Amino acid sequence: EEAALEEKLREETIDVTLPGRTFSLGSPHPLSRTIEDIEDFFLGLGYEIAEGYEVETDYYNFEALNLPKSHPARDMQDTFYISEETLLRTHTSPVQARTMESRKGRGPVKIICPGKVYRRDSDDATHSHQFTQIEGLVVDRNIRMSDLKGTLELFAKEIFGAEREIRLRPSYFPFTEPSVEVDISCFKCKGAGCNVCKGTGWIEILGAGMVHPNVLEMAGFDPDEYSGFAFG
Ligand code: 2NM
Repeated sequence: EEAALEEKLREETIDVTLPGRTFSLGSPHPLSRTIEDIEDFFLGLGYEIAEGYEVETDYYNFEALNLPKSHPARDMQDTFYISEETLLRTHTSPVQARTMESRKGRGPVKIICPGKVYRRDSDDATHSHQFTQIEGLVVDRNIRMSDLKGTLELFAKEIFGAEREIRLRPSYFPFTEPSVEVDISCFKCKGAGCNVCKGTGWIEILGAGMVHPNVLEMAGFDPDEYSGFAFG
């Protein structure tokens, strides 16, 4: 019996100095990484992260954002409607409308809203019916266009490189007035013109503006006391 045990122990000897089996850990998805980088930047500026619903009501997705009934974005052609009153959100702005409303007219509001949004589109290499948007909103007393500009310049340098510059072009959105489109200097050619920036030296990264008084008012903020900026 003893001999058999000795034999068994000898056979089952394991070399504990052998290296373990390696396995691949994988890595975060590029979208998750981008969202986290942008969240970290705004958390550092004291913003909160707000989340809402992907299935929204017509009121919060359109009406509360000053999108008139005649606006082309409300067309059946562009929006996935579930019923007359419910739809898949076309932007994350309804989260901001809901957050403002929940603050009962008292500032400050400083939020960013990352999330999935949906628009009817024929999917191809450069279009998708579902994409990710990040919107930001600041509402307080004495918020000015220069606050928006300074915030976006810091953002561009943090996310796209310290040597980036920004450029604001006048634009139109129903929920902001005035509205701008924001470009960054091209990170590939540094502004000289290349295939990435289509020869212009600039790349459009977002839209922004001062929150329309109608939007503030519908969300319960007195537009004579409060102002705000938003971007997406
Ligand atoms: C954009 C461009 C400009 C925006 C406005 C608002 C709200 F709810 F405060 F009115 N949220 N996001 C906004 C403004 C979004 O996306 C291109």
